[in-house]
Amino acid sequence: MAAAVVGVVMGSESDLSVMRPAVDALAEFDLRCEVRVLSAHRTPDAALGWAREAADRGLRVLVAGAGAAAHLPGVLAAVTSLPVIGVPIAATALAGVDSLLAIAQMPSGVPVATVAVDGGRNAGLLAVRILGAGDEALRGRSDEFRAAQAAQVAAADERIRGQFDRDPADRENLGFR
Ligand code: RP5
Repeated sequence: MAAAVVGVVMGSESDLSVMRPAVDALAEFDLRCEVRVLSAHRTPDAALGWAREAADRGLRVLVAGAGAAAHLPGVLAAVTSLPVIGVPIAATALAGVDSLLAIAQMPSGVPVATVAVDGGRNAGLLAVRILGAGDEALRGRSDEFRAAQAAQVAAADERIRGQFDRDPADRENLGFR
């Protein structure tokens, strides 16, 4: 079995439903990942140790999701030179605005690529693109993925246009009562 190349980490087990789509996206491209629960606040030594050793274990990209005062992606980025993708999670009454700002507003010199609130799937897809930058075959699969997505939108466009491209005088066909 191929070695894991992406580390997917979350601050709490309660983050799993948001982070699972990242794992699924990686699996769609046959990429293995290591999945961990490590907290910047509750298990700081374990989180930092994991990030420090990640590159030596063969990981190439880290995806880190956290909610609330979401310091996990930032502190991982502080101790590794691997690219870190942060996933802000809507876990509190602030609906993810708290974690979005905590993850996106990194100080200059310590970059974290931030996806949308609860954007686990895009984090996985971004990890695929980062890995694809140095892997022609993987980049080709991303090209195919984009083409398939475009074909789906074109098919939807065709369907919707077919529903509404009618004579406006024919109100019944337009669905008006
Ligand atoms: C953060 O606090 C976690 O990433 C999670 O999103 C949030 C709530 O954690 P639990 O109290 O559910 O463990 O650190």
